[in-house]
Amino acid sequence: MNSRTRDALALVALMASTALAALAVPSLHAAEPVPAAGASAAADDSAPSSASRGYLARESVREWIRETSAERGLDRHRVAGLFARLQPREDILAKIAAPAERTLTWREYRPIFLGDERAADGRAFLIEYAETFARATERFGVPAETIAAIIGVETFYGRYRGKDAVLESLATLAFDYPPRATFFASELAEFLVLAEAEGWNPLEIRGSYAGAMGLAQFISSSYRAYAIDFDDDGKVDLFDSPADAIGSVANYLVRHGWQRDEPVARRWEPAADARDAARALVRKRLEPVVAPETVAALGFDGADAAGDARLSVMTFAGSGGEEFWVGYTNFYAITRYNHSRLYALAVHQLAEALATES
Ligand SMILES: [Ca+2]
Repeated sequence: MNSRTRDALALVALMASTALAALAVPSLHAAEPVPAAGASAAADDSAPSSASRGYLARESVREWIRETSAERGLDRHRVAGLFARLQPREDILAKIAAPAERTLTWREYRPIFLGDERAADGRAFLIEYAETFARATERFGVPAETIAAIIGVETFYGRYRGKDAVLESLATLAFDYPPRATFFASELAEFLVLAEAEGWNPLEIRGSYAGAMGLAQFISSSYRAYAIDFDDDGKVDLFDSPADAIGSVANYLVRHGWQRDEPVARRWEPAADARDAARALVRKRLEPVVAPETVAALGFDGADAAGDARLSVMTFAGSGGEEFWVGYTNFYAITRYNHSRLYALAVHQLAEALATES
């Protein structure tokens, strides 16, 4: 679709909702004025069927707006006015279909996040915000390097925060991606509530294709539940306050089970005659379910560090062949941030690299 066609469709979609749009103020700040109803109508007389592409032409979307606005205390006319200005995004649907975590092996995934530049920038990030990291570690018990590694993997310490319009991405995924429609519809509602509470113009907020925002890439429900004001300026700002991002990452991990001074994961090299038995302990689910005694009996010497907690036995296709790893409770806590073992292992190894002199 060329941009002219897209613009025409957008306007037709807007006009299809004239009754709602004319009533609506698009956002709290109204940074962009709503075009007057009927503007440029002549240009669109030729393409009335395209109106079906607009969200407000769909009864299911209108019903969602009515119900969600009522449940969440939002002004439904204002919400409808926002939707009149959105378009389903084919590129977002293409991205969600093939996330790196599901298509790459460890051998392919690891170099993306463990290059020299990301480690060097991470050490500089730790130095620049040393006082903040020290406070976060003291209060939450999460090592500075782990917090920095998450921000490093998520956004290269804030360099890449995502350029997709969050509202449009979430609407696309909520209404045009059936496999996770329930989840994204929930995040869409959370985003509208968050934007209202924070005084954002929902149309201006940018993030990842899945609606993750700021240095720490919090989705809307996490932003509302776990983001904190850690520079004490009275605002929670994960977009422009590295201190708030650092404190929020630590808070998130603790709220998801992080244990102070406990290990994250250890490489394991089972003896040749124990490898099949070790492999048989690998589970698809991320939650640790293996008793420490079980891996101790197979020769793993880090089982004592688990205490009463369960462990995960994991295998990865590394550059040197199959790698065995044992994950502890803290490894699982990292997977609460992003539900992927590749992700958690990258965070763990980047954190170790940051803890080592270059
Ligand atoms: Ca703040």
